[in-house]
Amino acid sequence: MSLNVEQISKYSDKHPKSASITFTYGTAGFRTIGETLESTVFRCGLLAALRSQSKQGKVIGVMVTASHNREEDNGVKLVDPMGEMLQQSWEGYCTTMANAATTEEVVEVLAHIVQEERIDLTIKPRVAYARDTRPSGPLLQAALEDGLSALDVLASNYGIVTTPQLHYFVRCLNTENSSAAYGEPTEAGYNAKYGQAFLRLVEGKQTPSKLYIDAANGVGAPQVLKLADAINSPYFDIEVRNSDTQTLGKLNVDCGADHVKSNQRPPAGVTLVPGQRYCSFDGDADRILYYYADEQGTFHLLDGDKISTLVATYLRDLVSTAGVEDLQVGVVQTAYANGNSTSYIKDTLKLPTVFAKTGVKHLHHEAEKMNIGVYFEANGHGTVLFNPSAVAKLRAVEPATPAQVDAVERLWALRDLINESVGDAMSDMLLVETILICKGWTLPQWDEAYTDLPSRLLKVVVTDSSIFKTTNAEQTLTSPPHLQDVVDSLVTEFPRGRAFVRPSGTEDAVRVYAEAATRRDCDQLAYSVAGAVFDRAGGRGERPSE
Ligand code: G16
Repeated sequence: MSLNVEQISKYSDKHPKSASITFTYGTAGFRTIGETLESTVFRCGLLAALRSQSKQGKVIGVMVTASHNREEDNGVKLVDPMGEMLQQSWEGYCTTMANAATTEEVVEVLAHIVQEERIDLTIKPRVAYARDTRPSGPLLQAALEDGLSALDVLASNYGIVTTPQLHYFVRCLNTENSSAAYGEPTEAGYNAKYGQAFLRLVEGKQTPSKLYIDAANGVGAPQVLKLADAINSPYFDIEVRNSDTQTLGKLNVDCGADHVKSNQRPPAGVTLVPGQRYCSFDGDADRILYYYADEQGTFHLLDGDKISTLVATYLRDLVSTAGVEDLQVGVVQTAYANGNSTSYIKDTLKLPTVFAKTGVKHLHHEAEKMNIGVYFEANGHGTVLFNPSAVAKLRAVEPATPAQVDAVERLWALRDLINESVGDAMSDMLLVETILICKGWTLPQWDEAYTDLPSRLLKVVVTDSSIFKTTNAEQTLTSPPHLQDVVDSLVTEFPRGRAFVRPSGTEDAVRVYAEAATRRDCDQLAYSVAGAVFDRAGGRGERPSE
């Protein structure tokens, strides 16, 4: 069987590529101004089909979202059969395909992939897709559907759901009726699985106070309300703020996890009251952060590092109580991890920690190498993985005391509570809630474990961010020449100073991260580095200043 060139061409001609844009598969797929992505999303449909055939007809996911980006942006990413991010060796195909100039070239790229991957075209391809609430979503969904039709894909439309829900559906579809069955591939199945695991874990404990959720005016708002309906228990008493998915221009504006983390202040629409509990999702609900105000009204952020240390501590203690031998809990972080969180993990928790490049796809693979791998980016994106050896060790354990029985049961229930396919704000929220309820902790008590070093994350817009190249888990610049020397010399001026510069893989900008012993030093360092980037590497617009 060969490619149906006539059919592919008919559809491809409807979605020509603009000659002036070069697309790149970045940190989380393609992301740019939504309306320019039609050809790319169409072609992702074609690629998803081939990817499915290369996996003997397993379901591949396609998510149309730009997550934390501004509303005008959109994006698309492919999801592999176990719900994980697309295998990195295929990202090159995606980029080549997205940049094919003509329909003839599109067909050539397809033929090349078929040959390279020895794809059996007689296999029926299957794809599950969904989108978030962005206004360009319907246009891009239609382009995707054309791509799927061009290759006669058996396609399932999951509508408007969170990104992690789509990852979950893909995993469920590919494990149905197997010993690794993950759950029912529906919204109701998702809510039942995570909701029931949560209730199993908290039953009999004291109920917590209300949790105020900033949903970034994104898809997390309707979805978390459905989750709350399914749980229907005082253990999950929530109030959702920033839940307007209908009014144009509100998504992620002055709210959401990215805004809260970058600005280190509460979102619009939320007035912090000391003693109350708050969290923020991002636009497609794959990140979560918690925060509170102390008695003086000062804002305190419990970011991805705090979540990761809370979860790792809880798992470490359960593993120890359960008496499972050689079951190691480890933590994966990125360069954005607060220096004090890393010291706490190493020196106080005595757990192994490794660094990965930014992007959950990189952290996920490092976590897979650990028995129980806890991975979180400081921005609140992460999850926990139990590798096959951890599962085997848990199965083999023969608990002798009631405490051991309880700990083993809890570990299994936690595994059911965690969306292992990808970082998931709703599943992570239930995980945090579980731990806090079980420990009877308030947010300030959770926060006591260690004190963050003051940190600052800035964005610099430059003429060409592709000139920025890094090494050393993205902590050292190799290009533009000599810029790293400037950063190094600035860092030496500040006690406990650390700073790095890397190009964003989701936005057209360069990110600058800095931390130092005091807030003043940290801000001076961050703005000096950002200023150097702006002056020496083609800054555009306003020069960053305090
Ligand atoms: C995506 C990725 C995250 C990454 C973030 C920022 O998040 O999934 O792993 O940390 O982009 O990446 P960058 O610094 O390269 O722009 P999201 O929530 O936007 O999908």
